[in-house]
Amino acid sequence: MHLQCGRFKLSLERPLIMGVINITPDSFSDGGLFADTARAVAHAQQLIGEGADILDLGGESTRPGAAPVTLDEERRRVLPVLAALADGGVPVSVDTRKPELMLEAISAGAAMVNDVTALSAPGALEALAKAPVAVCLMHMQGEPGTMQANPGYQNVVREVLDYLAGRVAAAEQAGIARDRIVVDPGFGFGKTLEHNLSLLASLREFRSLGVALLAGLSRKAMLGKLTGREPRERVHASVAAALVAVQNGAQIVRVHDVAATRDALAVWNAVKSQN
Ligand code: HH2
Repeated sequence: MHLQCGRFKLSLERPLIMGVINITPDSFSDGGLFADTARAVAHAQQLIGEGADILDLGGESTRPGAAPVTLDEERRRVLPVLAALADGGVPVSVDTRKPELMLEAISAGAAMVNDVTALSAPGALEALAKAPVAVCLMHMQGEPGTMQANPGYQNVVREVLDYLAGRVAAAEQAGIARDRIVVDPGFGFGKTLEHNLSLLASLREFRSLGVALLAGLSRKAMLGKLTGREPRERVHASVAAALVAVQNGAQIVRVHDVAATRDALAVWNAVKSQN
């Protein structure tokens, strides 16, 4: 199995690490640290050195309660960093829900679009249909501004699976081949701790969708609830969560702490190759 990611064909035989670069003043775990182009590019290069297989650039925080940013502002944050990284040896993903920015990012060399709204904005599916880039379709209940107010499901695993199955079908219908599609249950996006734990425990069921599976648990509030720690002190919990996700079928883990995750996965890979 592989993921077609622009000019990169990524093998999914071993788990891939997606390193997060938030070019924002307000992201929940690293807001402000990489808010200017030079610092964001330097951080990206550090993550490549640490073993990132994919870089994910975000110019809009989607943390609970976050305010949306304008297209111009998101463009101003993301495109210069993308320009500096697009010709490198590592595929660059752009984390956006705006079809205009998706198109501009693809023209500027992005290999993947990561959309927390699963290409549901008008024009998003069409924007992605023409270029051979990968797409990450994520589940979210509600909107970032209010999604943690009162999330509710009858059966969280069933409902998230059904939603993602629908989005995969819509993407395929728009002309996006399965080997370009990634799904993600969207940990923390309109979900309580119990919902997140149910999804993590049942993650393998999402492999039934027949496309690549990504999990983003890094430094999230659920880990704060379990450990009592602040976002930047959640490295150990994040590595444990990434390992559980991989054990339960995730093929890509989206993380802030690439070096620590890479070491943990080296152990996992070594044991796995014995079987
Ligand atoms: N989580 C965040 C942002 N984008 N994309 C996918 N596919 N999956 C995720 O779990 C996911 C995501 C939130 O994390 P972060 O980017 O660190 O924070 P913020 O949204 O505050 O910038």
